[in-house]
Amino acid sequence: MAEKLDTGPLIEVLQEASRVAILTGAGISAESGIPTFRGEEGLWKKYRPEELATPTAFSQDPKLVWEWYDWRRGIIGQKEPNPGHKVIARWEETFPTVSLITQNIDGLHQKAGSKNIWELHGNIWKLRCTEEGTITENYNTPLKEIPPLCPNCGALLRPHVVWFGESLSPTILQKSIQLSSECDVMFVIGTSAVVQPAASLPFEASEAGAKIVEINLDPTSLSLYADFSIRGKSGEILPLIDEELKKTPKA
Ligand code: BV8
Repeated sequence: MAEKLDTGPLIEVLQEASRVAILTGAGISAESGIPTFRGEEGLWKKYRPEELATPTAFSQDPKLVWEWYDWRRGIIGQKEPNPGHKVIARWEETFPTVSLITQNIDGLHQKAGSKNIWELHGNIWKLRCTEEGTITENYNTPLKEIPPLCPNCGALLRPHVVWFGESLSPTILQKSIQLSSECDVMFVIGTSAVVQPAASLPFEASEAGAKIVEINLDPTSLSLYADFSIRGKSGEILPLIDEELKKTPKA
């Protein structure tokens, strides 16, 4: 269990906060049993995702790329949100506004009940027609055919995710930058703060005067700039903070 956390100063900040932004990465889903990208048992270990999660890999070998995503969908499909996801979902009722910006594509925040979500890198349960651009949701694990084809035009379907070397949706990125620059507090949870442009959002928030609360097992390049850098598992730390918040009446 996380050592006794001195949340006093943090609770004072949270009591004053009305606009809370939350940026999550793969670490928030680790306690649900989903491998992170750069951890010991990470996805990057078994595969070289920078060679798989790219448009080039898909155009060269769509079957191989789909086999990787089908394997990940099989793992994710059996996993449930953990207490960290659930606290974040509950905080939509605790704070006047909570905006969740996630790098994750696993859909666990939705499963936990979060509503105000901006998915920077897409969603593994959505498929996009490479010809028509239409997006459908598909929860079959395993997929009935690999690679899946568009039932309408017969073209290849691709995962509706953002690959390395691809631009993020301008609308989602613009909104995420705006939410980062307008928030009073930004939680940065379970991300190694390596992947751009997501990793720049906390600096956007900090430069606009927000307090940064990092929750991570390890230090990251953001840790030195965070107002609060809490070491530990998000599935334990977030419930601790939530408990303290409940115990402390609003000022
Ligand atoms: C783009 C979807 C314009 C696919 C993903 C500027 C500078 C440098 C590089 C670039 C730059 N701009 C663009 C780049 C290139 C690239 C990039 O950032 N590369 C990195 C590797 C340097 N970025 C892009 O290509 C982006 N596109 O900017 O477009 C452009 C276009 C062309 C050329 C240039 C620019 C698109 C990036 C999106 C890539 N897609 N995912 C898929 O998943 O299959 S990224 C992938 O990494 C996931 O989305 C993941 O979320 C993300 C980030 O990883 P993390 O979430 O941080 O996960 P990680 O394992 O690294 O860390 C987990 C953390 O959790 C650790 O710190 C660990 O300690 C902690 N943890 C573990 N357990 C717990 C925990 N914490 C708390 N509790 C626990 N229990």
